[in-house]
Amino acid sequence: MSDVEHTLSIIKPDAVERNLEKNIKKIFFDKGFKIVNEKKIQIEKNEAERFYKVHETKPFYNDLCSYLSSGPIIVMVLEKKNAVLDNRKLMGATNPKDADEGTIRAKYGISIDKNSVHGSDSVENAKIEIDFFFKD
Ligand code: IDP
Ligand code: MG
Repeated sequence: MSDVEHTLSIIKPDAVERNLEKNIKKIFFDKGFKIVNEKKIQIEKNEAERFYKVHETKPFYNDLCSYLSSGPIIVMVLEKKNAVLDNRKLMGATNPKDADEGTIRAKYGISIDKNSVHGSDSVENAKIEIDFFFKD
């Protein structure tokens, strides 16, 4: 009971653009996730750079931040028992080519950069990422 967790999910620009919001939310609902907070926003590149700071030394950092700020996104707080890990499983591997059948990225991801969804990778980072978007 105390293992009810919250995690941050983002529907990325490629998926919002293709009107996949409802389909992706249905996948979450069907797996028992509750969306307890959400908003549709477009962020500035400097905000994307702060959000993805952990990747700042990576060769793909600049493109990644340009991409995340390129169009509307839907940021959501998902609630469920073991939400962090279960969301990562449901998302599938970073590269849609490697993602298991039935996962969101296998279904909808276009490429490693346009992979449709973001999900926090640990309970600790989930707290940081939820605060990033929802603390006012
Ligand atoms: P994750 O989204 O599965 O947690 P991370 O390694 O945290 O993957 O990378 C963050 C995002 O950066 C990925 O979702 C993907 O869009 C992008 N990315 C990761 N690795 C590469 C790469 O090798 N080339 C281009 N983009 C990448
Ligand atoms: Mg990550």
